[in-house]
Amino acid sequence: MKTATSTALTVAGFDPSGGAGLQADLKTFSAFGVSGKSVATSITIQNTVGVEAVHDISPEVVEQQLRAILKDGKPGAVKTGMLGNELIVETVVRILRRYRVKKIVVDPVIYSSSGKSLLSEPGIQVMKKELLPVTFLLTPNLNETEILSGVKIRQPSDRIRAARVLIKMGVKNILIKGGHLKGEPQDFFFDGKLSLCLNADRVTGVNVHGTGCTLASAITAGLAKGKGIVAAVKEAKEFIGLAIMGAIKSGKGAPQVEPLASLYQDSERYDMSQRVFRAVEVLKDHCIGGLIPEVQSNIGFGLENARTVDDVIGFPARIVKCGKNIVIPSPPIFGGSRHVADIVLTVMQFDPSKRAVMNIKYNSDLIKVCKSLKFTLASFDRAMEPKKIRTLEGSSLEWGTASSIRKCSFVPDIIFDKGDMRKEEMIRVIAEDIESLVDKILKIHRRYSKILA
Ligand code: PXL
Repeated sequence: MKTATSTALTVAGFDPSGGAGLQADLKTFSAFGVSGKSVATSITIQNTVGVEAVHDISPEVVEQQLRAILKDGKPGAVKTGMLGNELIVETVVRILRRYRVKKIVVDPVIYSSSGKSLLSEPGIQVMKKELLPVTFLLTPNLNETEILSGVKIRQPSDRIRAARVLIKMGVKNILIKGGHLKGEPQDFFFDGKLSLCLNADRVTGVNVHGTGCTLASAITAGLAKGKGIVAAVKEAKEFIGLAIMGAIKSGKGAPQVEPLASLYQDSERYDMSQRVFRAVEVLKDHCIGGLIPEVQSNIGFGLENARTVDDVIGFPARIVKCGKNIVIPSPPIFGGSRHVADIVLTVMQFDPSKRAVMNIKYNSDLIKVCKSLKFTLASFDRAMEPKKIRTLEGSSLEWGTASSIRKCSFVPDIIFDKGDMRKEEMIRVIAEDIESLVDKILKIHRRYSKILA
């Protein structure tokens, strides 16, 4: 048995599709290692397409749930989401006050992403009058900011005016979310003195369900663990990026944010390193030393959503020729092969299903072997590389890979080049995953050995 080191409570709506509300909040708490409690305010009838109806729970039942949880122990922090109507807002404020809860994160949910009202008009008024004065952090989107502050947000500079109004209404800290702005999303933080603009890359072009709930609960989890407000916000923003990138489409409508994406990714990384280990054992057994070039070989295998070199596993000390054999001086790690990783990342931009690459020696016999195996081939000429790109360390292989793929309009099995001054000629074998890469390498090896024999 373990005793929880930190606990958090979410007071929010129930979303049967699991993408938002209580379920998203609980998953998020778990992802942070925070023990989660939940109080339901409303049963929404919805699927991934949209909200069909809402049935608010009676304020008495909300009160009973809250009291049962709070008399059992005070959570490290509380998050409120969909509250439904003025009676529930009033009840929640009264009980949180009675139990002297201070770390209250309020996600002022007013409309669903599909446009359904999730808080009554009088509920908005009670939220302004009673909930905002006990709010430690308010996390409105632009529309909610306008409704609660009465300030129209036409340009970024309007946000500080709105934030000042909300601070006057009693909110201690505010994070205005900019996700619905065109261009790069920028969130705006204000604590009454300090203001911060927090940038993030737009991760996807599509609308992902549940991001507001997940961001607010991620901040709540950080606060429950004793983090400062700015640290909790920054960490939550990183977290939401991964959760959006790992979004899952499970129905006919919008994809849903996946708060457990970071845990799934950890297990994907572990699984991939096991597979790469096994793969090189196979290559070792087949004595493929004859395929290794002067600069040695490397393998790159990217995560499903690989974006940076650190998302690609490879061998930091390469795969080294030792006569007919190969040796692996050090085990594979993520971020372990910059050059091959550049090729993997470029290939994945054209075809995300092709995630594995190995470079091998170039000679005309090996090209013949690849052709006889009916592999598709494309090549680039280093002499054609624009000067500007050549001076940028690391971008040559991206250019070579991309220009080869553009020439044949699909990702081929083989991309080769005949080298240049101080650049060894090279063949890169491309495959969907590490197992099919090994398959291709062994086919080449067998046929090449026959030619040499
Ligand atoms: O994303 C706002 C939101 C919050 N809580 C619940 C919801 C929604 C949106 O649909 O259903 C329960």
